[in-house]
Parts: sequence; structure tokens; C-alpha cells
Amino acid sequence: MRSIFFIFLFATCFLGAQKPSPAQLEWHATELYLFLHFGPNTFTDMEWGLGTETEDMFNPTNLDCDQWCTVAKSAGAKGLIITAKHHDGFCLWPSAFSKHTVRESKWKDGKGDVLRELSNACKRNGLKLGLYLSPWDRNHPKYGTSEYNDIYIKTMTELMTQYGDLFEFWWDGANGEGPNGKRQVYDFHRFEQEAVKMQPNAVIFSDIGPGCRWAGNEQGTIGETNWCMLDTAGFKRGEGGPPTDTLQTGNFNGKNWIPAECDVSIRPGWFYHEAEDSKVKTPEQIWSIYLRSVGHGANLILNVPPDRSGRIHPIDSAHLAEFGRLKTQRTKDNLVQSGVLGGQKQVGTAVLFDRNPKTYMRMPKQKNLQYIELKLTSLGVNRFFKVQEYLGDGQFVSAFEVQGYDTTAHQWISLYKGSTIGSRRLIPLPDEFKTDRLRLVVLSTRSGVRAKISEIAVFR
Ligand code: FUL
Ligand code: CA
Repeated sequence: MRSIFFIFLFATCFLGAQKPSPAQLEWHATELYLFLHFGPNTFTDMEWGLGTETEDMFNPTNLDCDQWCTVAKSAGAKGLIITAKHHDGFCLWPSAFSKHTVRESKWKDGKGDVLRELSNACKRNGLKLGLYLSPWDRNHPKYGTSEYNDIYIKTMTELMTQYGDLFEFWWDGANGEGPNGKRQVYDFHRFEQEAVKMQPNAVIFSDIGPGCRWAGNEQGTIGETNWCMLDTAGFKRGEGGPPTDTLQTGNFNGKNWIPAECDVSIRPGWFYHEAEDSKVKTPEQIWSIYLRSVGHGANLILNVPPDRSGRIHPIDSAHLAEFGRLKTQRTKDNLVQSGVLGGQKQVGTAVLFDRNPKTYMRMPKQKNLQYIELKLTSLGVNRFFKVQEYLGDGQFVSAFEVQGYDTTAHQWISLYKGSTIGSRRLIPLPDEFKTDRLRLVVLSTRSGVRAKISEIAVFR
């Protein structure tokens, strides 16, 4: 009996699961956060620094992490993730394991620590903090030797023990040569073991997780079908990762809960370049990316690089504030007045409208009753349909339909057909069609398990 228990424990700890951990479930609700690429590249106009930049290059004149937080909040973002160290090896904190850090720079006479300032600002502003620590390091003299794996763990330990709780940790897949022309063989197995010990609630990003997965492109979008499960056996991080289409869709019956995160920059590059000031994505462009990432059940990490002053540029911050305003305007007032489950008038559906993703309805067993009918407050053209699946026990819906009642022809018509729902779907509705009655129909589920729908909303 005891050994069976331990085998079970082992299996659930190390082999992943087809449902989220409590930390992952919370991560799903984080939806949108900012990415901050900041470092020597900001000052040299590069994207991939060489690692030979002098430390004095890094010298923001007016670093203002509170401004970053204000901008994040104006966009409705719930956290920030910063490049603590990018491929050039420069550390934005005074690491004891490198001589290429803020301590060696002129900035604040070598007494500055960007991570300290950001983690304090996040606490003041009620935002979550995440960190990016590039495994590829073009500066560190030990890169390309087995000692570097120890150095990586030591620097990761500094990040994971000195700046409070982290909601996410980023392992970039890019892997090139170090200063000695060598390539590193990373000991990700140990990195993971150590990370989990120090920050069990940090969701670890990489091509194959373990916490969340890359979506397979840097445009910030994911396709219509988006399963949170992924099979990782035989795949590596970086080169050797799963094919793009698998990263996009996940695996229908995949063994591990490794949901998708979409990454994209508000500018063409990841770092700030003055020449790109006229190429900042517009609020409507950001909204359309939001629909195709968060609206398809993924999380969106939107890169907004601080400029040489150490502030987010006024063009970027204006676009983000306007995006935030559009988002609120388009998804604020839920027009659903009441809902009925599969023609069973007696079953209360209030849990679908309580804005709590943890309360849900289980769809009936009978095939012909697997729909929820909604009565809206008035007749009109509806713009967006939002639906969320409760994920605590896994993801199951594999086909669904949104129908509207045509009040002139007196019949139900199909407005949208989709596959997965997952964390959430935000679906644009046809422009011309007026109605005050809509239906969500669940057409099929994985293994025929009864779907759990947690929230529904209709916006105008
Ligand atoms: C890539 C990096 O090489 C880019 O510089 C950037 O950090 C992006 C988010 O990931 O792999
Ligand atoms: Ca609910």
C-alpha cells in the first residue's frame, strides 16, 4: 500500500499531470503582463549584444520603475517580467558571480540594482514580478564549461531568493557561442530541480515548460485550437523543441499541463531603438493581438522596452493606455440578464455570471441538452461573446458553437463554430445581426467528459 502511494506521489511530482497545479491555475488568470527588455543593448542600439560592451555603457539617466508599473496598469497588465540578464551577460543586479554587472558601471556610482527597484515598485503597485535569465551568455568566462552550469544556478539562486515571490521565470531557448567560441551543454534537469525548491509557485517558461510553453512564434498569437497539454518526451529546449504546429495547438491528450504563452514586442525589436519610434503598434493592433492570444485561451507577454532614460517612451505608454481603455470599454458590461441550462429551467446558472472562474456549471449528460441559453437585457448588435472553461480538473471541450436567435426568421442560426475553449475564448460576433437571445452549445468533449463552464458574457 505504502509503495503504491509513493509511486503515485512520484508520478504526480515528476511526470506532470493533465490538470494545472494551483500555481498554474492562478497563472491562467494573470492573462496579460509586460515584458521589459533592458540592458546594454538599449544604449548600443543592438538586439544581441556581443558581451564585450563596457559596463559604463549602461547608464539610464532617470530610471523609473514606478512609471513602468503605471503603464502596465493602464493597459490592464497584471505583472512585469524583466531581462535580468540577456545574451550579452550583463547583470541588471550586482551579482556576486559575474564581473559584468551594474556594480561595475557608472550608473548610481555602481550602487544601483534595477531588480531591487523593480521588485519594490511592483510591491507598491500590487503587480506580479517575473524574471528572465538567459542561459546563453556571451560574456561569462566560464561559459562552455561544466562550471557554467553551477554559475547559472548560483545566479538563479540570487534572483530567486533576494527579490520576493516570482510568478514566472523565463528560460530563453536561444543558444549560441560564448566568449571562448564554445557552446554550452545546459544541465536543465538540475536548473529545474533547484528552481522548484526555491520558488515552487513560479511558473517556468521554455519551449517545453515545465510551467508554460512558447507558442511557437514571436507575433503574440495562437491558433483556434489550443490545448494546455503537451507531450515533451524526446524534445529539448531551443533547437530540438516541438514543431511549431504542436507548440500552437498543444496535444489533444498530452501528458503534461504546459499551457501556451504568446510573446510579442510592441515595436519591431525587443530592445528600445529610437529609429523605431514611428513603428510602435497601434492600440487597435494590440487589441487584435490580444484577441488572438488571451482571446484564444493563452497568456500574452507584451514587450515594452524602456528607453535610454530608463522610462517607457511616451508613444508606447500612450498606445498602451488607449489599448487599456478600448479593452475596458469592449469587455465591461455583461448584457446577459439570465441563463438557462439545456432547457432545464430549474437549474440556476448564476455561477456563470459571478466573475469568478472557480465557480462553474457542469453540462448535462444528455447530448441534446448540452447548451446554455442566454437572455440579454435588450435587442441589439452584440460585439463579443466570452466563455471560460473551468480548468481545475483539466481541459475537455473540443467543439462548441455560438448560436443566435433570429427574431425575424424565428429560428436559431449558427454565429460561430470553434474547437477548444480552455482558459477563455473572446469571440467577435457578426456585425449586422441583432438579437437578445444567444446559446452556447457544447458539441463534443475529450473522452466524453461532462464540460465545466465557469463564465459567460456578452458585450456590445
Ligand atoms: C529570443 C531572444 O533571442 C530575443 O533577443 C528575445 O529575448 C526573445 C524574447 O527571445 O529568443
Ligand atoms: Ca463563475
